[in-house]
Formats: sequence, C-alpha cells, structure tokens
Amino acid sequence: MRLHGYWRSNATYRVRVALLLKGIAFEEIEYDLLKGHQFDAAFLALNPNAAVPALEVEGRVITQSYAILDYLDTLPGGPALLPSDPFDRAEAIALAMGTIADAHPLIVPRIRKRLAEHHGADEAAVKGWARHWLTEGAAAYEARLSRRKPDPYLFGDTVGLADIALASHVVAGGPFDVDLSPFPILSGYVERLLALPAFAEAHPFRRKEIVEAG
Ligand SMILES: N[C@@H](CCC(=O)N[C@@H](CS)C(=O)NCC(=O)O)C(=O)O
Repeated sequence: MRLHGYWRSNATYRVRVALLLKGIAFEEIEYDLLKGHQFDAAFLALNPNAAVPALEVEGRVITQSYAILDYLDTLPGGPALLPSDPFDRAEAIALAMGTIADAHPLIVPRIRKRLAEHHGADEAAVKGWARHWLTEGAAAYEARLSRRKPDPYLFGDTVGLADIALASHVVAGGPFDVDLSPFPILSGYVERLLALPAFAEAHPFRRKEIVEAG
C-alpha cells in the first residue's frame, strides 16, 4: 500500500497508527502542505479535495482517515479497530468524530490560511483560533472519559479507532500550545497511548526524523 501524507498531518497520523497496528507494510509519500503540494495536479488526481491522507491499494484510492480505517478493519490481522457490539461501535465512532469531524476540520491549513488571508487574522490570532477549538474538544473528551474509564483501553483489551482519534487530538494540540493541565484524565490516558509502539513509531516527530534522514 502507498500512503500519501505529510509528516505533520494529523489525519495521516491516524492512518499511520492503524497501518502499524494492523501490521500492514506500506510506503509513504510526502506532500508539504505548507508549500501547497496538495494542489499539485498529480495529487489532485488522487484526491480532488486536496487533502491528505490518501491510501493507494491495488490501483484504487481511499481518502478520509475514517474511511481508510474502516477499510483497514476489513483486512485480516491485527486488532479490530471497531468494537463488535453495536452500541459500543456507535460510541467509538462518536468519540472519534469529536476530533475527526468536529475539531480537526477547523484547524487544518486551508482554514488557517483563509483566516490569515481573508479575515485579517495575524499569526497569534490564527494560533489562538486553533487552540480554542482543540481545547473545546479536549474538554469534551475529558467529560466523556470521566464516564467511560479506559480499562485498559477505551473499548477493551486492544486499542482501536477511538483511541487513535483521542491520541491524534492531543498530538494536534502540540504546535498550538494547548494547555492540557485542566484535562488530567485525557492527558494521562494519551500519554499511555503514545508510549505504545505503533503510536510512537507513527508520531509526527518520528516521521519528520525519517523524512529528514531521507
Ligand atoms: N477529514 C479528513 C481531513 C483531511 C485533511 O484536511 N487533511 C489535512 C492535513 S491533516 C490536509 O491535507 N489539509 C490540506 C489543507 O488544509 O490545505 C480526514 O480525516 O482524512
């Protein structure tokens, strides 16, 4: 499989974790989103939405991190990313959407660029905007986690979509100086997740090291 992504990309991080958890071999192709490489004709042929990740599998292309994880979950091997119980499954998807559908879309490069170029936001204002939405999302996760205590993970003995999404939410907050001290359950849990091999190996900083090493 070929993962078209960007080392900093939060949505690509989610897919990288899932591929590693599932033990699937993949190569990764980098697009510098801050330089506009998502608008290159060759990439638009893969994803007309001009966003990473895009996963190429046997000549076909899947976009959207949630759709990609859903696809990967149909393949044999590795832990199930979604619980089998219908209510748990719905809850896991809802938890994941807190970041995938709600918070993360508000802070992606195209939004930050639009704020800066068309709404007079300077660098501090753009950073504050991203910090605001990620903090709101973190507060909601803290409340949800106080009701559903990970044992040892959110939906049982193995990590899955909800854990990946939570970790990606916290990782996204790094560059925007999100203060996690009001959210001890979330930060403690994600610290534990980030120490797991797939999460650590997929981490944007680790990916950056690999890209820079060539
Ligand atoms: N909902 C999509 C998000 C895709 C997305 O917006 N990706 C960002 C990087 S994390 C991107 O490529 N942005 C390009 C841009 O904003 O110009 C997913 O979960 O895959």
